[in-house]
Amino acid sequence: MAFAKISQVAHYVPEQVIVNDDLARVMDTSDEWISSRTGIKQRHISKTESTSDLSAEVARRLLNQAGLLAEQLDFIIVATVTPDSMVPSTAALVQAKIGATQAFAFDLTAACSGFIFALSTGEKLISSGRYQKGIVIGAETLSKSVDWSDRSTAVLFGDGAGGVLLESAKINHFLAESLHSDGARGECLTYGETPLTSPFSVQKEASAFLKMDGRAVFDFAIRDVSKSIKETIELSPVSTDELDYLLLHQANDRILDKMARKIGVNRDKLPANMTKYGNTSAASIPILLSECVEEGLILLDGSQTILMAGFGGGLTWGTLIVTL
Ligand code: 4VN
Repeated sequence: MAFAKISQVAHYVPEQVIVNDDLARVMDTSDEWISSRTGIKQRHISKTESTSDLSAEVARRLLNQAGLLAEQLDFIIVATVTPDSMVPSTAALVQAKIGATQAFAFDLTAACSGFIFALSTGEKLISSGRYQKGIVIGAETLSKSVDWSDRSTAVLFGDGAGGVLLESAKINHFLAESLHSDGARGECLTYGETPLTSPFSVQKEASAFLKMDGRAVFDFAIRDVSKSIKETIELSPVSTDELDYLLLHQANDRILDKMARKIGVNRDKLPANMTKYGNTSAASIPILLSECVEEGLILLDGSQTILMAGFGGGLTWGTLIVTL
């Protein structure tokens, strides 16, 4: 039997910090409104770097930490809804930037669940026995996707990237997973519609920007996602009390308060960093994981049990429980 484990974690965000008061100068909003309703105080916004630039830096950090050469990688998966281009994929651009000549590379699109879906996919590639080493990254430059004249969404999002190195292992580290989609509720959160444009097609307008029915997504997170997280814990060999930390998608601190109560865990077990980064969609969970390791909350010594859960556009939601 082949197994996979997360052996390294890293993150990288663009340097420029935009605080809530900076937003209040360009739109009708306030630090008080944003921070009291979302917990967000600032976000990083790229001046020049693209999603593949942020991702390539994460990949370099992972390889450096592991003492590996780029040529030793078998695959690169980038979860993103803000790719540099559809073709080449962001993952292919990363492959070129770091020189991972032996790796196959592809993007995975599952919005805020993208990193969880990609990590599950990477784990399957390695546990098949066919591949030994791969990088899974969540990366976004959402600053290019939001409507800067819509204060209800522009204040929520930020840019950044995080990722993990997956390697083959002798024992199992992935204890449970559940992945879900409900395309019938996809209208709650939309971005990047591509219209038919040929002279032989019926022309139709398409919105360039991210649109969100905040109330509907909020209710989905608290009701459906909390329930799914509880079910995944029940399916796993561990109890809720045995989980060291639950790393949830960093969309909104108030939502995490409510989810902790629904799941039946102390809020102290849900670390949060949306205060510093806003909502970075597919990047939020790996950035949080990497910061938890930097801060010494997560030790990466095989002694802890960590739950990770993403949820958002699609709709999509997914939970993984891993030994770290
Ligand atoms: C998951 C969630 C959200 C999200 C939904 C609603 C929301 C974030 C609505 C009420 C508003 C404050 C902001 Cl739960 C977004 C995604 C997409 O990544 C995923 N904020 N809010 C208010 O008026 O209080």
